[in-house]
Amino acid sequence: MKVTAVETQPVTVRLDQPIGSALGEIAKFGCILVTVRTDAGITGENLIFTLNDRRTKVLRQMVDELADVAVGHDAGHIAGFWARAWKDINFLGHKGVPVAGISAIDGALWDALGKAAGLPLYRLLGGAQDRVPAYHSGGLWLSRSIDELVAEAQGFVDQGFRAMKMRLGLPDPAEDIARVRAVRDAIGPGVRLMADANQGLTEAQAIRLGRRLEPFDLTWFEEPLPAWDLDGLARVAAALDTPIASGETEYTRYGFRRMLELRSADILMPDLQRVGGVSEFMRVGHMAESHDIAVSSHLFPETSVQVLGALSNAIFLEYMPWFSSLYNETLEFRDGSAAVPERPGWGFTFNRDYIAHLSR
Ligand code: SMN
Ligand code: MG
Repeated sequence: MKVTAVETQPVTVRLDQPIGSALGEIAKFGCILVTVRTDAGITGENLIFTLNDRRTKVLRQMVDELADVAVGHDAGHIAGFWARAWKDINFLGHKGVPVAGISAIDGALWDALGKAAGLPLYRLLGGAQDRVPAYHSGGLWLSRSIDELVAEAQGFVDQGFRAMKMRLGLPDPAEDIARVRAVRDAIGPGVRLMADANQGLTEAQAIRLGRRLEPFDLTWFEEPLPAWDLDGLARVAAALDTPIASGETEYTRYGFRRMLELRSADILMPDLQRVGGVSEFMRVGHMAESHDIAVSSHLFPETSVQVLGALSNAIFLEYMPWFSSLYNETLEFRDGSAAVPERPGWGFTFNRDYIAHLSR
């Protein structure tokens, strides 16, 4: 089965209402849908995106420019694609947009391989679990009032979620603490709560805030520091009892290897787009396993669930509903866990009719 084409399609996905985080306001996303075609008639699909539809053209151009590293080659030699692409991007750099481009094609190749084999990716990759505990991440934003936070948190529990994540990063740490207290009081001790500072704190601020948050039994305290400060993060992780989760802004096995060497985080959360696709997520997942470190996913729940299903050290799926409407299928949840689809490949296919209405 040879790759005959790599196609890209830009699509804008809008939120009903803008949301606030320490990364700034988010109103829409610029998505690039990627389709890999093969001479067997099997196609593979994947998705990458930018926040607020900014610089989306650069992402698309990157995927288009990497097409010649895939076209004409065996579609199942994915490690071969990855190694050729890695060499090819040397001059542009081994982080950022070039890696997102590799990730996009890598994921589409895995989807095609799964369809060719008639297996869901989690089985093709070795299979660890057919359900993954999920946490709701599509709410509890900085832009919400305390009353809204409480209502939203209660709503997630009513929907059956047993875990959820809120955002930190207001100028006054006392406000962050009051918001965590309000959510914890609303959901009670039995529901898991995570908190994400989106890189907004200094090392001293993170340690002080983290200590004041210890009584609220957070499952993790996420990205307290700027993503490049892996040494500082290790000191925060050592200072606090609450586990530190980080890695959504880290790239490839090399970035995560450094995090593991430094013990920067207790939980790694690779992002399929930034880590380098399915191939590299698996490498990082296994490397974490060799350090007895757990992994979670970042965004992309419909596709990440297959990778987490293949890793015995995967503890949580981040459920973010942003791109769910792009798919024909829907993630299924039972008792707070997401079912890993048994359909081939990702088990999720783009809803082309719906997407045609969004396309620019
Ligand atoms: C996040 C990611 C992307 C946009 C906003 C917030 C957040 C998360 O870091 O972990 O979901
Ligand atoms: Mg985060």
